[in-house]
Amino acid sequence: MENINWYPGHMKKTRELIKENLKLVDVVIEVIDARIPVSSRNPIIDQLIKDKPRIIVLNKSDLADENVSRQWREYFGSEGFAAISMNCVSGAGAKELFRILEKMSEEKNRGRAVQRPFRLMIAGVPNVGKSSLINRMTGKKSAQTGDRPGVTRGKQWLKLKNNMQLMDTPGILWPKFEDPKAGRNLAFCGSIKDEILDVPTLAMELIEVLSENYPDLLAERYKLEGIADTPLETMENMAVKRGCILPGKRIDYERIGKLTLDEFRSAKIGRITLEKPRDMVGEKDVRP
Ligand SMILES: Nc1nc2c(ncn2[C@@H]2O[C@H](COP(=O)(O)OP(=O)(O)O)[C@@H](O)[C@H]2O)c(=O)[nH]1
Ligand SMILES: [Mg+2]
Repeated sequence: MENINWYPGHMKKTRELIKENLKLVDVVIEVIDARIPVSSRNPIIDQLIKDKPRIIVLNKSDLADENVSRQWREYFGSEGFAAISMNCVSGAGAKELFRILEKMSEEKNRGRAVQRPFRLMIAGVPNVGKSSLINRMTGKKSAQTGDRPGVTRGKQWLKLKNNMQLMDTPGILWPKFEDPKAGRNLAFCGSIKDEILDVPTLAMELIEVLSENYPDLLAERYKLEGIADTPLETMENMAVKRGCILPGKRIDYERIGKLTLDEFRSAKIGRITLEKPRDMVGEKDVRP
């Protein structure tokens, strides 16, 4: 996981670097987490990228709710972006990504005697899968994972097929850490280190969200008779079913908490998306 302590100087530098790098590329591939398409976006991404052509990759779509992912692709499409679902671990979606890129590249070079390279950069907040996508696109195992925000090391271009070139280091953007809801969603998805979080409380909050939006999946996974009146009770019922019990028949909140988060993150509870396109309503108004 990329661990960056963002401070105002970093953010300013990142903004400047992204702007510099944008001049060098034809298209930006914005990577977001398909489970949390609102929370996993940089708060000023639209300001940063402005009118540069952009493709939105809903990554980790293997963990997300397919129906909601479709709604998201439609939503982003209606906003004028090409949006595709990807799984950078299996490679699903890579073909479609290349198909779109090749089409854009052809359009750019149409009528040119000398074909110019079509240049791309990948951008996104930490942990969405930027490095995995670079590896996928180049077919190599280990992309350098930049540990500094928005940094490119001397602009190396990775050669792709059909005269396309990829900036070797992704633009690492800061997350929406000022929005508590986004922070919580990023934590659910494992994009904030658990050491700095209260695991049982976070898990209980997740159980509350799942009880509302995916009650059947939750009940099925933990063999619950139903969803209890409070998330705490549901969590306790889950603990009993899973044997997360301490001496004296006390609930082991730490253990059921960790287990719940682990099983959510690995989609063992099911393919779940925490944000729907309707959550975008008002997003534009809160942009700084
Ligand atoms: N399940 C799943 N995991 C992924 C996918 N893409 C990346 N990951 C995992 O997400 C974590 C972060 O990926 P990484 O490429 O380092 O993200 P970066 O911080 O944006 O460069 C790693 O553990 C990856 O294996 C995906 O499509 N599906
Ligand atoms: Mg990385």
